Amino acid sequence: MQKFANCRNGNYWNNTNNISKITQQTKPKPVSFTSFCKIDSGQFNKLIALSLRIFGNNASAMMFKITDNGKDGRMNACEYFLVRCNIKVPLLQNAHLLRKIAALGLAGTIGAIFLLTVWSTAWAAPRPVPGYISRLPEDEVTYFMLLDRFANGDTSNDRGQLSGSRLQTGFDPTSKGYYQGGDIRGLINRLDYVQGLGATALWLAPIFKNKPVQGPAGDESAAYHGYWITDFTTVDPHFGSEADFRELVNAAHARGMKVYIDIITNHTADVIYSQECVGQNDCPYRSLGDYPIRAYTPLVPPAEANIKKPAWLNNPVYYHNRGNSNWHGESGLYGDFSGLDDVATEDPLVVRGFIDIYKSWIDRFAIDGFRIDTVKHVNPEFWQVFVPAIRRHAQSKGIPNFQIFAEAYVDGVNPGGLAVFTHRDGLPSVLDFSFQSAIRNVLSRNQSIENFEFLYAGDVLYKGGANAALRVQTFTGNHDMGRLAMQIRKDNPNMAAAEVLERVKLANAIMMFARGAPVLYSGDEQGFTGDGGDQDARETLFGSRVAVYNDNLLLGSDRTTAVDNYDTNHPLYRQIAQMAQIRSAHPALRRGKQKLRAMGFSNRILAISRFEPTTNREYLLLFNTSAQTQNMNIEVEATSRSFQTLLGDCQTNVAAGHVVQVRLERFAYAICRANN
Ligand SMILES: [Ca+2]
Ligand SMILES: [Ca+2]
Ligand SMILES: [Ca+2]
Ligand SMILES: [Ca+2]
Repeated sequence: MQKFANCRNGNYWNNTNNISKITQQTKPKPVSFTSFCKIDSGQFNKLIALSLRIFGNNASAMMFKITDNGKDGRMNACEYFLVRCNIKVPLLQNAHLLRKIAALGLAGTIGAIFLLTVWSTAWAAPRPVPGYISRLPEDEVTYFMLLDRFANGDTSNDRGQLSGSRLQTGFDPTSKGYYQGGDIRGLINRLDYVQGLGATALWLAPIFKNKPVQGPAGDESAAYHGYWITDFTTVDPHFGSEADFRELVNAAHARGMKVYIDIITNHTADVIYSQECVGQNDCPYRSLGDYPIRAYTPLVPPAEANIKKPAWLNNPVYYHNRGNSNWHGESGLYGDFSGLDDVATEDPLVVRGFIDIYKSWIDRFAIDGFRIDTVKHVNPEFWQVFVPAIRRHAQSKGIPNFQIFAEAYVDGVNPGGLAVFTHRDGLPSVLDFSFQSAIRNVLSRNQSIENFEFLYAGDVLYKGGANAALRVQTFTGNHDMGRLAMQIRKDNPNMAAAEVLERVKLANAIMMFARGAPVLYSGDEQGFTGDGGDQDARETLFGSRVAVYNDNLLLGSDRTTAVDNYDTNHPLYRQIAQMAQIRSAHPALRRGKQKLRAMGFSNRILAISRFEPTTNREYLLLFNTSAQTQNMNIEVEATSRSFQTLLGDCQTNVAAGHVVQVRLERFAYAICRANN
């Protein structure tokens, strides 16, 4: 018995446009079918039977009937693969399916019925693993990459079907600011590598078609990162085609992995200039007070007058045109992000336009979530409409746990600043910049461990409270601020490489086991460090010709970035893979509520308990953030009689008074599970 792939893609019902007609057919005669199928029922946990009815060659006339303990439940999302029924195609592909049925000698019979008995999870043992569609956002381990920097699977697209110099094509593999050649094909070819790391979801930096090069003369750079969009409806040719992207999403789903895409509504590429600023170095922000009607006269080069898609984006009336943001006051909302054309997101046509654009990516590719860029530069009213519209749409397409997480940068440990976006703007989740700050403050700047107390005390501030904090996206560094290894080196210039590695490993462990859904930034698992943020933190995993990358000292490896780095034996790759396996096996470490158990003010031990959601069994997470071996007596639950070791070195005995006598080597961590 194999499990089916998951039920998704509402297009199924579009194909069955005549359901009412089917139900009026003369009562068909059942044809017995010998194979049993088991179904991974996803959100239909009580599914006990599935009937597949095929009415002759009328491909539109198929329907499922789901019997849920006597209740009929219609699936609005169907892409079942009937693996054990000799029909190894998605039912969507009706023509193909009918050919398969013909091979079974059953086609052409008007009114024939297959009754495929599908045993429920309750009847089958062992219980099938729920499919990816039923996983919650907090279950995921996300691998974040810039496609251009991950793997080059097709050198024919390196120039994005453009010709000329790097100023035309954007391609220059010797320069960190230009396209390096990575693409969707490369990622498809390397999915084993990503999944082997323990990642269950991919987050791709924007894949949409970009303006290949922009910037003032002499200071140009390329859109390899994807954040300078001109056409929101299709894939950038540097990365491949829509067919490639569909293949990627399908391949990821077949592995049980999700795909999140990075989206932007705040701005487009820099195409609109201001008449009044021609010849000036800057185009300063002009306020609503000083220029209530119009601030600047928009100027669009004729060659670029129609390069944006959908077409409404070419009309300057849908932009603020108030000059560059100075990041103060209203300019944060209405100013251009370094020249990037700031969209008038308070206009109802714009709201509708972006909802339609991004719904279409759900319809066409069945993606699983959005990371939203530059959220705080868009008015909250936009998100208040956009988010529910997208979530409702995803739900209707059979994606009940569509994840949306926001990039809303806050400085320092400031959970309240992040929580604002979950309340006022209605965003379901955020990138946890506060977690990153706590990690850096404690493990790189050697500040007080109380950073974690401030951090976790703020969990209740999120809309939905501590439960909502379970699904914030935690990370130790990123493509903008740079990698944690770089920060540790900057903060501690004389620290030995071995100690930097110990600290990075401990940070990974806190991220993987404490509350939050971890995000791994591509390259961290190969010991990449980078020289700084932005372009300096965007090394390629394939052999690089960029000098400022190739002189970097990698952690845990003698290699350089001049060669391919997909080493599944790298100590950081192995560490993350091992931890991801444990996280995946224990719901407490993904979905369990957490209690800040102890913080050693002098010994710098961080102890957190998490609780298995159904049994309330305690898991004790121990982290020694100090450079010395430390001891600490830690009180645990009265029900925790002893502990077993899942990782590291656990004290198994619980002493009188419900106390565990913890001893941890420097920078060590341990995951211990209570025996009740
Ligand atoms: Ca390529
Ligand atoms: Ca804006
Ligand atoms: Ca502009
Ligand atoms: Ca360097």
